[in-house]
Amino acid sequence: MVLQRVFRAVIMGPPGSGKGTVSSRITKSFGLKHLSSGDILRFNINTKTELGLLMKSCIDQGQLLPDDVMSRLILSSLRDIDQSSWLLDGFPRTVAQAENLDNMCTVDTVINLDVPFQTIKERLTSRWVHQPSGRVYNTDFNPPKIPGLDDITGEPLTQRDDDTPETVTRRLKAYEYQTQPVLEYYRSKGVLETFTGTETNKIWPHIHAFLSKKIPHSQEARGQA
Ligand code: G5P
Ligand code: MG
Repeated sequence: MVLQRVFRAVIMGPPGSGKGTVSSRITKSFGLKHLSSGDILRFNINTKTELGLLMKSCIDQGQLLPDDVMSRLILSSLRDIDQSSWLLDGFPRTVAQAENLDNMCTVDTVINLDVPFQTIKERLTSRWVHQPSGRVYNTDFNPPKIPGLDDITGEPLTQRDDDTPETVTRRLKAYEYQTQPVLEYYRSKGVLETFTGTETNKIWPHIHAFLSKKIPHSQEARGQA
């Protein structure tokens, strides 16, 4: 799958709004590289890097990591995929991070998933993940073919340490106070597109149609809409 020019997108939304789920559909349909700040951090925690060891307790408590640490980490990963079209998930999460990203490149579009907080709380307690790939399951919404095992590798699935009800509440607060101003930042630049709803399957066709217009020359995979 080859895109005609480099396309740079950001996906935003509260914790559990479906950023990872929608990102994997976008990746399949449009061939963008998916870069998730949370997945990168969890990889650092699992492989016990210095950064991972330092940041684990902060993440487990549902707090945001310092802007300078996050900006360095994500911008250096973006430099590695400079020539590709990409989709950033989980970054930027503060206006300072958005400004740092702007200093490096221009974002073409920002997809905002507007999902009610109550819907989210119910979802996160039934989330299971395949840590090495970041593949996400849900015992109600998209269960694995064999309970507890990843569909592709057959490896065990785990639950995230920050998916406890108390930590989810803290993450939602951090979103409200630190991340929501980023929506206004992108709205004022005219690149924000909001998709509202409580079900990913209902939101997805609208995102697909929107991106099909934005990326007119992409060679889409068939049957993803
Ligand atoms: P993350 O990893 O970026 P969050 O909190 O932003 O974490 P999260 O939890 O990964 O976001 P998501 O990706 O938006 O959520 O949602 P998802 O995983 O796709 O879906 C959630 C669940 O709902 C899944 O089980 C899915 O199957 C299910 N689901 C999806 N759609 C539906 C549906 O329609 N119906 C139902 N029933 N279920 C559905 O960040 C983690 C931490 O890292 C740090 C912070 O500490 C953060 O808390 N961090 C940063 N700190 C500072 N700056 C940054 N830029 C940072 N980035 C990360
Ligand atoms: Mg995610």
